[in-house]
Amino acid sequence: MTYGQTAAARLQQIAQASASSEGITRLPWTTEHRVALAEITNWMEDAGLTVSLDAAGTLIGATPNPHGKPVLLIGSHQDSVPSGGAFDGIMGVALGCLAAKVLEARVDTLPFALEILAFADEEGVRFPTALIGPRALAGTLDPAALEMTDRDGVTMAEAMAGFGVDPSAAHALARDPATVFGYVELHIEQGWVLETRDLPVAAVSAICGISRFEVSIEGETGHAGTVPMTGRRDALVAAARIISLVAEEGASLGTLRATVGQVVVRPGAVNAIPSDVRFPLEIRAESDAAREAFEARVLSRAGEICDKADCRLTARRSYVQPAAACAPILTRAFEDAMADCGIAPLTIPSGATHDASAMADLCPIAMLFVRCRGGISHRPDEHASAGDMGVAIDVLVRAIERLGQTG
Ligand code: HGY
Ligand code: MN
Ligand code: MN
Repeated sequence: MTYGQTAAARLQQIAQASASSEGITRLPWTTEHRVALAEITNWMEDAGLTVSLDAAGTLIGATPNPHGKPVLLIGSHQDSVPSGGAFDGIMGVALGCLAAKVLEARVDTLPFALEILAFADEEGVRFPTALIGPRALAGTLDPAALEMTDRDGVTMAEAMAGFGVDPSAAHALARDPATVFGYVELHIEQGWVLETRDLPVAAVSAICGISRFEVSIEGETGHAGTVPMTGRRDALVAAARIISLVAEEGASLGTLRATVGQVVVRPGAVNAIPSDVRFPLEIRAESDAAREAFEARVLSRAGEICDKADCRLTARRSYVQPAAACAPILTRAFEDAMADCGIAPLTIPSGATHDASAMADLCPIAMLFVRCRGGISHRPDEHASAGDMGVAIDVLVRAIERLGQTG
């Protein structure tokens, strides 16, 4: 079997570690996560790595490092969105393990050691925050995150303790930047560029920044049949105008993305005027300045809409993640390695965020995208081919060897 075929077989196998039969549902610190760790442990041991689980639930496969060389970290996340795909996140762990296997016999000739990381939680689906593992390593973990609760009222700390790790030790995981050479992440593109350009892989220039707001609009309910249309304080009409504004303004700004993914309406009766509407507003952009300017503009216009509708608007920023530029030295190694493999080097921005976004607070980062069939992701039919995964492993190995020469 080629390394690409091995990756495909392993990803098919680990796809069984799921709480759903339709697509992959593997949330952090769950039974499914535990089953997945057993599979990943096999991948790491097959590559001659020493396996450990850290206090944040990150599984770590390390090459021997008796002389305390700096470490090149390679990783991605094990978790998925509900009914998601079999490649998002976990493919980066599988390809990293196979690259370590290719290099096993000569890793001690490199000027750095390797560690493959399988982070517990990147999607932020179970808890209203994300990136716990990379933030613990970067020393940027907010302790308040451990007290956040999932829909069953379980705190993150309880979930971690139940999983067998010690949340109170997560803050002590922070790495000394001097001990880290860099962090690289292989990830399915989750877009169309590579398929359109008929390329198997591309490097990444920067990862977009994100801000999320919890928006609530308070109006006044009343009987749908007796309250005249004029003078209503209909919170859902105001919300609809704001959501349309977000879409129209967002569309006018190129690579900026603005999304309202949920709406909760109360009282929620067919014959009652909505008095209370809540929705999350998410804004993403390569430039933090552009994202912040858009936030200010849209929230100001939303205030005007609510004033006109005699409704009360509150908007609380619940999450922010700055844009992260990839390090030129690491990215250049990927570009040169692509050329070594006879591939025209391409470097593109990432509209999705990744564990690398948080690792950028610790060390230089770089990413390698793998072609994504139809640009489909966060869906059961997400797919990357064995051939392209084989190329990605080859490019990663050559990039590591190139960094070894210049490191
Ligand atoms: O939201 C994202 O971009 C990532 O898939 N968590
Ligand atoms: Mn991902
Ligand atoms: Mn994802």
